[in-house]
Amino acid sequence: MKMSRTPRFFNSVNQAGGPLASDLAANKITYAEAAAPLGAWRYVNFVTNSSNATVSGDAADPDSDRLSNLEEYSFNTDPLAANATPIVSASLVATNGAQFLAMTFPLVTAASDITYRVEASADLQTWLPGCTYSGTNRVTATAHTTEFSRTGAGLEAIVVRDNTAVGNSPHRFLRLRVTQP
Ligand SMILES: [Ca+2]
Ligand SMILES: [Ca+2]
Repeated sequence: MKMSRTPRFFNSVNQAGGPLASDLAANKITYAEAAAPLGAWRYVNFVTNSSNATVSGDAADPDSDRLSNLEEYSFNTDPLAANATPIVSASLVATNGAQFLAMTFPLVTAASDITYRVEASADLQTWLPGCTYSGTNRVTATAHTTEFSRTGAGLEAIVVRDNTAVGNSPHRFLRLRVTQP
């Protein structure tokens, strides 16, 4: 058995119940030679197709659930099984007597090679920079959004709210983008 140089990485990336759990149980940790977390994730999930960009590339969507592989990696979902429920959800949260649009999304703590980027808009044309998360570099408050809550460890649930109260603008929109790095 060929030992990995970076076995810790699998422990850090794997989430309980996530797509990597079965691979760990099957001792596929021998494959952990990828240079980055995303590379290791790609190999574990796609094995023989891991260098076939039409299947395992960041923008590919082999399970046709409208989540790109990069998004599946970012949200700890299975890139080969369609996800039925929305991974990112919207809600209203109350602060200081006002209501704000909020977004909840999953964040993989160990996915330090990507950036989760919240953006806010009043018209779907101009998008303004909100909270960003990239490894330990976290910007949890900007002029446009504020982190409202954060729960969980390893796989976190992040709630970011708009800074403009819903009553102060006819329309408000939030979106999340994930990019590499
Ligand atoms: Ca997909
Ligand atoms: Ca999926």
